Amino acid sequence: MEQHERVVIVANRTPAAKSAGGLATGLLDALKEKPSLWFGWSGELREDDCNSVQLFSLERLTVAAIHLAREAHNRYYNGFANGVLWPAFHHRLDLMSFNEHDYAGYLEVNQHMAEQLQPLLRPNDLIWVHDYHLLPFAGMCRALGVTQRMGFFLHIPFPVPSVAQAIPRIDELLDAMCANDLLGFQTEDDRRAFVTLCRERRPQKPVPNTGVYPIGVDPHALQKEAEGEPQVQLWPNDSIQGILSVDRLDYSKGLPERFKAYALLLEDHEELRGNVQLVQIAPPSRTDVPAYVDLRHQLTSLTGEILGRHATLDWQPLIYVEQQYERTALMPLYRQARVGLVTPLRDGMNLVAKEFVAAQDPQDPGVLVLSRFAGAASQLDGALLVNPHDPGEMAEAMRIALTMPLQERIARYQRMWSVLCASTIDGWRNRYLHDLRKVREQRRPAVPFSVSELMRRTSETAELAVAKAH
Ligand code: GDG
Repeated sequence: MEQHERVVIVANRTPAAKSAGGLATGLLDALKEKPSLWFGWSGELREDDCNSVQLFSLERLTVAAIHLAREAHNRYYNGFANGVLWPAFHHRLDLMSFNEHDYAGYLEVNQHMAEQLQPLLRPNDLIWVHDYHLLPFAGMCRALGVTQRMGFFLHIPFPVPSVAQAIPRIDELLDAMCANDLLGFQTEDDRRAFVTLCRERRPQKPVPNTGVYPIGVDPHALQKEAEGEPQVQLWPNDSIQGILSVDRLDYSKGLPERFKAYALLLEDHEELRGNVQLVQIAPPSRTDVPAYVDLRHQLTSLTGEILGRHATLDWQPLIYVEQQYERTALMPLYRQARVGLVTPLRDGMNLVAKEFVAAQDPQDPGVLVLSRFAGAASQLDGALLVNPHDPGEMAEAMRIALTMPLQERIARYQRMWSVLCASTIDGWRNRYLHDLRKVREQRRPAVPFSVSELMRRTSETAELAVAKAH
């Protein structure tokens, strides 16, 4: 049995033939060693050729990529996934913007992907679906008659029930998610929120198998990368103590709150002026979604305020960079920083926090200041945990980090290094796949999920909405 098994990854994006970031980084190496398949969107928008699958090989991994039409992608990705699910799952209902047309597009793309994947499947495949773009994917597959073992992993937080219930169509999405054999979450809080919601919204139906699988990094590989020659010497001769932040430009990452806390630190601690510098790397993402445009304006304005108030001819308190860097280039930068400042308002895990720790010099490590609302806070007990909504608390944590004696820095680093080594990306993948295999041994094939009614109802409502809009 085992030798015929093939792992099939389904994700919004396929890995590029050359470089890979985020999710791909953690999965690619292992997948290249055994026959496996990675299925998802190619990243290309085309008006033709959306009904064929492009195949290429990365060693023993086959990548199967589909193209999407611009309009379909816009409704699925910008409209529902990032206009509704992302804000709501990050507890930002104020930024959620629902319409039937986008929701129908989201379902259609999931359905299209399920239809394109089905002919590529083999009987012993182990299908592992990733993230909020693909909540209904398992339901669509079951409706097509796919009976293979199928699991889902959510990379972002799951909202508490009182927030989740405000998401239009959440019951339908829950039903479709429950067509998976195993649902994995980053933290116990996320898992519990999901199970509680299932019990409240589907009291007559069984709760599916769930588990907690905090995503990790490869600490030894990152440490080695960090020892490499830096492209830039940010703070030569230790003349200035560096604080480093690296985030996608996203409202969940708490950047304005962080800038305000840093401004407060400079305001309250004259002795730090001229001696400290915050470097914020923040490559823009999802630039078609309005909330991201607003955030960018807010940040450039805050940057101007801080520079105007505190900069001198020979000292810049803040460097704000929107350029994107490869992970390998980031590691030596993390190592130069005295403080890693990672303060999301809410985050599934936050890999930057783990990468920062992995990159430190064990003899002279920097200090991690970490939001207690990042999934990583449940593991990294050597960090200074802060409330990202409290500028005073964050400023004080920065001050403590900047003045922390070497011995305490080493002790905190060692605790976190042990956690990283005990919870690696390989361990994450192996534990998840092990549990997915085991779950099916205990359980009959998943019940078929009826999606046709859902699709029919949604497209009717969407047609109505479009008709009204015209
Ligand atoms: C989602 C969840 C969860 C490379 N260059 C840059 C850059 N990178 C890499 C970082 C890091 C990754 O991108 C960012 O990962 P995060 O975990 O911090 O955040 P999300 O992108 O929001 O990822 C998150 C993750 O999935 C995995 O499950 O931890 O909670 O939201 O590996 O090295 N990152 C940035 N600039 C670069 O130039 N920001």
